[in-house]
Amino acid sequence: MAIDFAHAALLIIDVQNDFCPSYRTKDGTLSQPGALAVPGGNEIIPIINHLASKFDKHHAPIVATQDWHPQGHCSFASSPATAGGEQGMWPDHCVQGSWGAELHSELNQNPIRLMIRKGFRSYLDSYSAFFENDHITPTGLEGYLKNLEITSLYLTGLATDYCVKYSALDARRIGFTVSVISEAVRGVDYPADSIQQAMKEMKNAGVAFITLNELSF
Ligand code: VGL
Ligand code: ZN
Repeated sequence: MAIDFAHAALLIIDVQNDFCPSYRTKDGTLSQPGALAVPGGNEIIPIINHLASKFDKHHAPIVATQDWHPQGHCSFASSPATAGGEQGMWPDHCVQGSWGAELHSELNQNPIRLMIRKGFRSYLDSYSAFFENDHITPTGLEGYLKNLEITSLYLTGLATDYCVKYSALDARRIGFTVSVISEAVRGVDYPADSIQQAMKEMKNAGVAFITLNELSF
């Protein structure tokens, strides 16, 4: 399958230290694991770097997202329940300004053209690159991509069953063709079976799953 680079963009979802089983701190020390480590999260990084070099060569936009929570964010289990009665289910992660919130040091950031930060409102979580979890508040990414006449999105990153899934479903809803690159995503798989469930939901919504060897550059 050939990519139509004139109308394609690569999305790199949340490849941040806190979502990886190991990462290097500023002074080069190896730390493990991140606060919300996704099994195999590190393994996708060389694949994403490879894909990004191809998109970059063709001047196709590369967008990365960054989960970016204030301390005490509503998605943290450590925070009191919100007014709506919802209790966060995640360990504290990707706190604004923390090392855990930085993109992983092995991810080549040079080809990234746009960074979208999300989840910065204390009372509202945001899994998707396009809308916060109220499904109404936009991040602005839709306008950016449509302004560049992008119609096809190639998704990579973490986590398959949360931020990748919500991004893929929103992207379909607003009219993009969406392909998830199978080797370039990993999931939390919590609760049990949530990766399988997420893949089913995405496929039902018209999201394609493609492997690297199906792509020709
Ligand atoms: C994510 C859980 C909480 C993700 C972000 O990037 O998939 N998951 N925040
Ligand atoms: Zn989060």
